[in-house]
Amino acid sequence: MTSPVDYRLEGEIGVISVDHPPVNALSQAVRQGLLDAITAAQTDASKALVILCEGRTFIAGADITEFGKGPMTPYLPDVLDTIEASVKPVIAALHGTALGGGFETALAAHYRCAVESAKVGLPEVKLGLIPGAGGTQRVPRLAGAAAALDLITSGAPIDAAKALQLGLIDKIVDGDLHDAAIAWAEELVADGAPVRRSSELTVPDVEPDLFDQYRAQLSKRARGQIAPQHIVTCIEAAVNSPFAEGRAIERELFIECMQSPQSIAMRHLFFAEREAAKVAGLPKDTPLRAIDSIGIIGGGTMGGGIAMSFANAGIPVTMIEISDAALDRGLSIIDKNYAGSVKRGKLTEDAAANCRALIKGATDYAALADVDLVIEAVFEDPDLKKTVFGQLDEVCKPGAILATNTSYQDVDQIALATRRPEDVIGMHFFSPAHIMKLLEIVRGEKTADDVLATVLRLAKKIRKVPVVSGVCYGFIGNRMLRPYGKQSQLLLLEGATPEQIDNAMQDWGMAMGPLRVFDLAGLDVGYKARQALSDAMKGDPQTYRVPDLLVEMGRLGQKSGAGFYTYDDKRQPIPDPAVAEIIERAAGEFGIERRELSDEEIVDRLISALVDEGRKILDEGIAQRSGDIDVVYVYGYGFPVSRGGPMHYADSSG
Ligand code: T1G
Repeated sequence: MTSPVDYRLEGEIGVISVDHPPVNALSQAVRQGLLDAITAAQTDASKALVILCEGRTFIAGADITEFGKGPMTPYLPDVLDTIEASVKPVIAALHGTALGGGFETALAAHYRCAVESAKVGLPEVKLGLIPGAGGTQRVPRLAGAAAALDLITSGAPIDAAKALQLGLIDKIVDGDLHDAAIAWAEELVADGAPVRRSSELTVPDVEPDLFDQYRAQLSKRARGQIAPQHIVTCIEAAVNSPFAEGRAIERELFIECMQSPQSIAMRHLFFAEREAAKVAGLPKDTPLRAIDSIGIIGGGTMGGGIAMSFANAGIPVTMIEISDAALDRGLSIIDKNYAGSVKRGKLTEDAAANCRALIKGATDYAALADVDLVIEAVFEDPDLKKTVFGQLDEVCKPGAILATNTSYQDVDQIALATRRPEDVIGMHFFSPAHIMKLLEIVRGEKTADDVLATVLRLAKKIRKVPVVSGVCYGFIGNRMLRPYGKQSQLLLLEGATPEQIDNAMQDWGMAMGPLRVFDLAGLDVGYKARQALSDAMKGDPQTYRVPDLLVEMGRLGQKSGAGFYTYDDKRQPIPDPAVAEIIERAAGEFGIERRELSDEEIVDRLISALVDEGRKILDEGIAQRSGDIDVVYVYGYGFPVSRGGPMHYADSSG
């Protein structure tokens, strides 16, 4: 089998070229090829060496598919030591995303150049890992400890300009990277440029309490995660110890992380997210419909957030409301959101203005005659939705995709309100829609393959994480939320308090406990939905007695300043004795003997409720695979990434 690494002389420059699609990951063959090339180059006629990659990107990291398959030599740190020990100058030429072991390869070179669009980063922490090939030792030596802490504990990539400013790369080149890198290498040779080994540098002095401050920050920002804390330890070692010692500490902690349940869970999610975008039986080359403009029906919180998601991806939006006043309200929500993004530094003024300019308003459906896709985001009233779809069927051009943002309703029934059910699909966004990454794509019985394929591709374009669901009440996430919510109500009646339940789940890793979630969403939402259900559909009255009493008292949750908790002006939840009394009274109505409950029982019963429903969803074929359910719950419902999702957690903890 030919090596994915080619080595040849171009004049007096040895060119090492990696060609290992899709992202030039450092598989065993790539590592062996790099080692063989750099070894051969030490004794040939080359005066300097260039390492570059074919395809879309410089090496994007270690080959994650090899993880867990046991050690395979040559080990990356040894390959990188050989590169750095080269007696001839080695130049790394970067494009695309030089990440993880890829960037560590570049750091082991003596010089680094990049095209302006290149990004570099060490995202290992997002996989529950730490850089394992010298990254925690070389970055502080080149850019200082503080920059190293930010770069490596965030895992976020930085652009070439920032990397240049930090001293992580030496030059931004124009034009063809291959030619520019060779030309620069020839210049370096002509100037007699020496080999420059970052491992021989020392880290500039740091503030004495820098590391302890950082550890304190991380214990909040990355609650319960071990990799971020280990990164701090490694960078501290880079400051206080010689390279070899620091590297040994890095290696030891890397192996610990690699074997940790947290990293196994986060690597599971990395692949689960990518698998979720693949649909069994849907050919990869399914033709896609062009989506150059969209319409949105409804300018409420959801409609506005959805409009921003598309405008932020450069797609023009026409938002329809029923009156000028409603439209102005909707557009002002969008203006406020953009102003907030600018204030938080997420967007520059210009970028926000350009996105905002792509959103137009109208009160007449005729404005949607030429759009390629319409997303309905009106109230959760099935009849209203059917009326809207009947109108869209009349107005929209043939081939336009008609999507509903419904959280629960039957997409097949909505599709029957049109003469084009094959063009109808569900696109369930999560509030706030311009921030939450999850997009549940609901495939109706008659949804055409090209409609599904088009929306899947569109999800990636608007930077959402898509998961395909079949049609059922609540699809995947909201369907699982129901037994979870019911169980929380039973726990309350049996003796737990709202704060005990929420604190137990938050300590376990959930972003927010169930009762706070229901207060945030609004207790009236569930109350209204229940009014449309038969007693049989409502289920055990014990599971909704307390929220019904709260709503009937006007305690709708955060929106009314009180629900399961009362809320101060900063929307902080405050336990309310009046609620405890309501719970005790309700328990008495059902003759329930209240008792002490442990946090373990609370967590076990709530997580089991999620997992049991997830298993039914799988058995019914509503979700394609258990990883899809994990992606839904991590990206849409605040399930801790370090536990891999409810189904992975259940499987891995037996
Ligand atoms: N290993 C193996 N396969 C990978 C891969 C990797 N590192 N990265 C991506 N792929 C596959 C992916 O599964 C998909 O496959 C295809 O490439 C396109 O990916 C020693 C130990 C590079 C920014 O964490 O962030 O180095 O589904 O759909 O949206 O210290 O992939 O097509 O069959 O994501 O354009 C560190 C992970 C590893 C980078 C491209 N590196 N990758 O995004 O495409 S640990 C990472 C990404 C490490 C060292 C440590 C992204 C991307 P398929 P994609 P994309």
